[in-house]
Amino acid sequence: PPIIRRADYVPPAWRVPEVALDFMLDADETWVRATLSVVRADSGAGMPLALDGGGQKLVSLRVDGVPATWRTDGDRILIDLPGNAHRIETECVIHPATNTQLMGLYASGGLLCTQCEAEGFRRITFFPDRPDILSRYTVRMEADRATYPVLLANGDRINGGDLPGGRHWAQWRDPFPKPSYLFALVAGDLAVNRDRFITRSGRGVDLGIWVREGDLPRTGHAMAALKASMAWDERVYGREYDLSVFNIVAVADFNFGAMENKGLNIFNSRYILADPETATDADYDAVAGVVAHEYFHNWSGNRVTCRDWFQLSLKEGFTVFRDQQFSADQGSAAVKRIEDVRLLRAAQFPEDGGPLAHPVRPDSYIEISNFYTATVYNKGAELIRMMATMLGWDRFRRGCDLYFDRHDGQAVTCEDFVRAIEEGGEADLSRFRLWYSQAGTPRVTATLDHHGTAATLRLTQSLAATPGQPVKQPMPIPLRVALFGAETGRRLGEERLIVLEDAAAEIPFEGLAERPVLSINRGFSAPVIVETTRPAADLALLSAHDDDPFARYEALQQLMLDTILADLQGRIDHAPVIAAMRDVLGDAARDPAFVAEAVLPPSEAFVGDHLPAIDPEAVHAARERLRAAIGGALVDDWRGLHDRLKAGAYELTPAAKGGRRLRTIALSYMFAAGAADAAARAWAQFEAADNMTDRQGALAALASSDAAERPRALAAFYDRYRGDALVIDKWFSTQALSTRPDTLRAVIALAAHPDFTLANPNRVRALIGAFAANQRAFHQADGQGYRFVADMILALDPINPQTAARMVPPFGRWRRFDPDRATLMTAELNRILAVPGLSRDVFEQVSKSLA
Ligand code: HT7
Ligand code: ZN
Repeated sequence: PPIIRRADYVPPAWRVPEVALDFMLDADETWVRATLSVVRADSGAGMPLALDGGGQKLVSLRVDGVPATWRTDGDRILIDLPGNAHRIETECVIHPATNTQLMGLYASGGLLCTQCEAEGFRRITFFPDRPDILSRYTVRMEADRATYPVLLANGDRINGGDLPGGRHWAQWRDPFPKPSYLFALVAGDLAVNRDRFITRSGRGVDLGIWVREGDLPRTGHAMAALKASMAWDERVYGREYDLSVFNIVAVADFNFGAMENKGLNIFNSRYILADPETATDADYDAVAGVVAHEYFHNWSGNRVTCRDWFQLSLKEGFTVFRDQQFSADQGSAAVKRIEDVRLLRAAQFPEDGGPLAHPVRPDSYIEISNFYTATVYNKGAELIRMMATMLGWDRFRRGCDLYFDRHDGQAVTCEDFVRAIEEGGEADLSRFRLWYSQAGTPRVTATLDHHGTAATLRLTQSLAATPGQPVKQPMPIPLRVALFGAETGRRLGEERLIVLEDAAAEIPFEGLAERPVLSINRGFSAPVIVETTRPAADLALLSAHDDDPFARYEALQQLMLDTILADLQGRIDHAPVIAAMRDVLGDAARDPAFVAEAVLPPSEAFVGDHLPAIDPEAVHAARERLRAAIGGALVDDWRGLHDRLKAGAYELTPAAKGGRRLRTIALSYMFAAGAADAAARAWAQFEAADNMTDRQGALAALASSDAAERPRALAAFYDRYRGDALVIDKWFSTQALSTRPDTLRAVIALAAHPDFTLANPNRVRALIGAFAANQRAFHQADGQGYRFVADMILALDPINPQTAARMVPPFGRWRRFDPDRATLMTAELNRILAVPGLSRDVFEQVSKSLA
């Protein structure tokens, strides 16, 4: 398949200022009539009009009302046009019911809905389907009234009515020019939660969250989050909503989390529906975070959009940063930062260190859907955060204002963004641009030499080669640094922001009254790996005394990591961790959410990332030994916490959420300690729970155990929630994440369960995605875990290639494992690659993983 390169970008030859679409909707066969007014661009002299297609049937084509001829070029059609402005009319037929890829117009449950980003619009009608073509859309839909009583599209409803034969129609108009990837329509039998928001300039906006009738009671949290997001964007970024309607629709079958279509966001129902009985606290946070993210796109993505898909992080990195700031403002900023960094390390660092590494602004792709990655999203957000840290909020905000004002209504590049921040924020970001072009996670070494009342901090930076980038240059790395007294634990002087510009630097400190202990990359000010050799006592001191909560968390994580790595080399000493943990638990009553984060040991995957060759069984065993030691030494504390944190009536306050999380962690430490009462406590928690957080927490603890209560709890959970897809997803994923040695066998059986289907991406992610993230089970030494996931990828590829391709990256880490596992993993990749007719999506991920 062809490789698309950023360097090959050429501006469009034709513009399409106006589009009129007319849909005769039906699940089996939908007719689409499109009228495009096209205007030749400056660069379009002698060029044909090129319209992308997606395999649909073209029934007729007229130019200025006259039947016309066209040429084909793969899936595109080319039309030679004599003048500079023409009216193009096409008529196509598409089949939503058999659209299992869930791109373009497809059926989900009884609904018809669209997903156009990145290149789905071309599967609906022939169009120059690229984000730098901005058009005003008018959309008419006609459908059977009983089956599709609700007809929604972007913008405002301007007309509609009944028709003979039980049919009806509606017409919508979006006044804002937009790229085709933001087009949307929904038709179906939906109920609505309506509300209203008054913008700061006094305009009223009608809000609607559309769901299946029975789901209406579960939409309150999403609505509250939407209104909070609208107010937040006005207050923090000065951005106001621009239409008089904002609709959200929840659908059960969706490839991603949600989609920011102008004025008509479409959501995976798991990011809309929440009530205490069926959604965990983490689900509640995810709903608010995704609602905010999609809403914020209205400015960072819709009003100012991307010139081409290489610029994806322009909208995604910035919008993730904005949703992270929003969520931090809603609850504990420290806990939010810890969660964000945990995700970055779990999903993005491995990407940066493997064969699929790519820059935040990629240089080439085969299939753009493969580039909706943690690098583009989460590392992209870290780049924005670093700019904000270096400039300070006020200057950064002036840069954002300039960006929005200068580029409103345009399709632009990451370079345009950086230039606006530079000019508006009065900064020089020349070398910072390297962060957009260089892949890989920088390593920073830091050593602090103490001499008398002075000290010298020596820093170096390096960046390993990544595919296509053998040699790298140093980049500006903003490091928040502070020193603490080794005896008193007091901060010595002010925190400093050190920007490491070169390969190495020496930074002097003076006036130190006692031996200093280094606290570096506080708040995770840069997305780098910091290598220091701080003794356990210094880490314990920071864990107890650092005044930056992230650094406190990080110190204990480092101590636990060092302890596990030493164990893997035959040196077992759990005592310093246990002592530090005892200190941290002293804060449990004051800040249970922070303590819950702090006491969790680093994941098996994260430990593996610090080894030259990973043996997942050994990592699992060493981590379990640490958990058992912490569990056993502090068993009375865990038991006490499990008793004390038993909540009264359910509340969704930060304190109640933190308490629930810490309570279930206490339970899991009791299991790790082999406490005789752990299983009975878990069963009691499971049975008495008045919310999903407590119930699933207990279920997860039991699922990894041999307790007699385990099968009872799994059966009771299934019976209670049978028919509720989002909760049954949890039932699948909880079992797929079990650390029991028989997990693979259980997962193979679950894949044959009547409730398992490859047609629903949430279900696939719940079982197969969760299993592939289970280090011990997926990497089972006989290779059967690899075989199972590879079989699933092959079965899914013809149905939904995007979702299939998302299951390939765990195989790409084969170089990190022992030679036997590496051979087994590459054998599966080769087996997949040998299958004829592979999608571009899977082909790209598999072939790059082998390279
Ligand atoms: N901008 C949205 C991306 C998206 C997507 C991409 C590929 C395939 C299907 C998709 N659905 C949504 C989501 C977002 O970042 O807000
Ligand atoms: Zn987004």
